[in-house]
Amino acid sequence: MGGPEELVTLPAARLSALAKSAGFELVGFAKAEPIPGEALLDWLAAGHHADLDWMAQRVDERLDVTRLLPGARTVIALACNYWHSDEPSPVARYARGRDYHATMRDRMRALRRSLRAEFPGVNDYGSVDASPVMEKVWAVRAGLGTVTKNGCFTTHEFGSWVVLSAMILDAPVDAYAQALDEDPCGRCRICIDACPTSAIVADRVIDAGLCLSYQTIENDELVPENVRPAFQETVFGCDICQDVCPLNMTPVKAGTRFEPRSLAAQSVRTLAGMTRAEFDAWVPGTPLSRAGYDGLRRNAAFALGASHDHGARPVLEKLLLDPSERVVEAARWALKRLE
Ligand code: B12
Ligand code: SF4
Ligand code: SF4
Repeated sequence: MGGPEELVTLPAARLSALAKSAGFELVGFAKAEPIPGEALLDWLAAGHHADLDWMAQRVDERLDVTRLLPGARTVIALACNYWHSDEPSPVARYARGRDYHATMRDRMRALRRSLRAEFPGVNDYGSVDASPVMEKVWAVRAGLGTVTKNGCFTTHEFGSWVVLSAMILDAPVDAYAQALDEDPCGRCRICIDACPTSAIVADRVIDAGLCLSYQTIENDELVPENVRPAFQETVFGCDICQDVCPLNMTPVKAGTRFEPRSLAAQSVRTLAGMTRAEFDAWVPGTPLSRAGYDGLRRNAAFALGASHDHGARPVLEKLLLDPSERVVEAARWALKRLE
């Protein structure tokens, strides 16, 4: 039994309704066709992935989802708005509340449950960020928005304040979207000029090694000297190229799952001097746990030096005695900046 002749065509409108009741705000459908490899391969060849070695692995799967799910026919692109407020914070907006991976996985599980109940026999593969799936490309193909010059995926509804995921199915749907035929950036280049490290090396191309998002979240080694002065108010992630974007000027407040937690209201000085107990109270369950206790205090020390915060001298002097090499190195650099 079984075989391609038995494939059902799924009703896109019904799938969309199921995805929305699972909590996804934007839903679109793309044919699971291979992605032309040029942009990814050029990006990797230029070394723009820095130490993200996993980006250079499983390239065949990234470019062809049938390698992840045999017989793949459809990719459902899914997006959730996460914007909450314009309160200043040293933490990027997407990371101020509960870890979005957990939220997206919960919603994905709910969608999978209802799909299996209504359409038994359809197989799926779900991706939330870490899988070898090019989530922005699928969101473009599914007509949810466009990739703008700042390298972010931008929608009409929520600007770029969305996180993405994708669900691959081995069945076709009855209506696929067209990619939007528009370039909302036009001649604008505000984000390119605003990036403090010139990490937007060409339109829509980010050199991760220069990007504060990478340096504050992913780099657990030494932060290059030339990037340190840009840390300023940034302890985890970076929103500068999104904050300045005219397409982001009418954000929509997200639901409670993305509500900021108390850590987002802490000052850079407090984060630099936080105790292990404070870390344990504020950080677990948020994306900041990726940087860890030492990584966050290292970042905060860089930020204090970068912003010439003279009042931070006592906390930085205390960090000179820290058991973590990285923290000591950052405190030493910061104190030198304050001289
Ligand atoms: C590697 C990575 C990074 C790197 C590199 C950034 C980058 N722009 O690639 C670093 C660590 C710097 C980073 C930073 C951030 N990231 Co990030 N990151 C990723 C990850 C894991 C892979 C992205 C990737 O493949 N990059 C490689 C380049 C080559 O591909 P690309 O930019 O996706 O695609 C471009 C081209 O390749 C081209 N393209 C190529 N082939 C094709 C084919 C077709 C048909 C089409 C239409 C287009 C196309 O389309 C794009 C336009 O040029 C994704 C998750 C995922 N699994 O996709 C999250 C992801 C892109 N990141 C996300 C977020 C939230 C961020 C930050 C905003 C976090 C923060 N506040 O600090 C910043 C934004 C920095 C920026 N300006 O882009 C979100 C995207 C949100 C959004 N609205 O865009 C994602 C999707 C995670 C998620 N699941 O939500 N990230
Ligand atoms: S996230 Fe920050 S560092 Fe990275 S490209 Fe945007 S403005 Fe530049
Ligand atoms: S700031 Fe301007 S160039 Fe940059 S993404 Fe927004 S509209 Fe495009």
